Amino acid sequence: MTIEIFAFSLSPRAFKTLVTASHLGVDYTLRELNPRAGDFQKPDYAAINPNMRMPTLKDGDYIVWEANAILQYLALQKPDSGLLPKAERARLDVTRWQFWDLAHWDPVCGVYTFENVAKPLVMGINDPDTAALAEAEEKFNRSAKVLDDQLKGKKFVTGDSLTVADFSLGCALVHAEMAKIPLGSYLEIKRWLASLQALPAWQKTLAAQQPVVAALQK
Ligand SMILES: N[C@@H](CCC(=O)N[C@@H](CS)C(=O)NCC(=O)O)C(=O)O
Repeated sequence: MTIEIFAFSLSPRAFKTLVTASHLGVDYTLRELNPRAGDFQKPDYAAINPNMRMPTLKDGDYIVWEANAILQYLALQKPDSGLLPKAERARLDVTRWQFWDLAHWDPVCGVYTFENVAKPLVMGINDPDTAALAEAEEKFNRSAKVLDDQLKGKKFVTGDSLTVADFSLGCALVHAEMAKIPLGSYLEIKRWLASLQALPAWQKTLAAQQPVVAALQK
């Protein structure tokens, strides 16, 4: 049985699961959810994810929600990939950055993506909340400095090997330009993001989003 991923593929949280599966070569079936059709609230979806949020992974009768946990589950399917190191401390370091993502990076990048991408594209609202964006700025700069400093002298977040921490953190920036995420002076983040964007899995997953974007723009 193939793994099913329930997701609105345009979302950065969906993107991180899809790009990781693609990079690992894990077979999956995408079950595309449409937020405009209220798919998150439908009873059959709420039965597998009581949060009524996405993404959700279903592997037979095993269900995982929370995107960063899904990334770990996917990496466990290919234990020799290195995306989730086997050594305890190295693995904890990767998990730590995934926790940091959930606590700090994803929420603040999410403000820009919500205001400048989701609102106009999904909700048809062309009027970003300037107060929310102004409030995000201080939090963004505080976190971006931490990440930028961490990346100095390393190819990836935890060292010179790509891990799920890179996909967790990097995918929050998948729409960086459209979302107007102020990456300006964070040169290490820009260099690292370019290396993720160059991955064939990133390009493939981005291309697969285009029909979803086109449908929203109709
Ligand atoms: N921490 C969760 C966040 C999930 C989440 O908030 N997903 C959003 C979309 S990006 C959602 O499903 N929102 C629907 C809603 O709030 O009704 C994760 O990373 O999986």
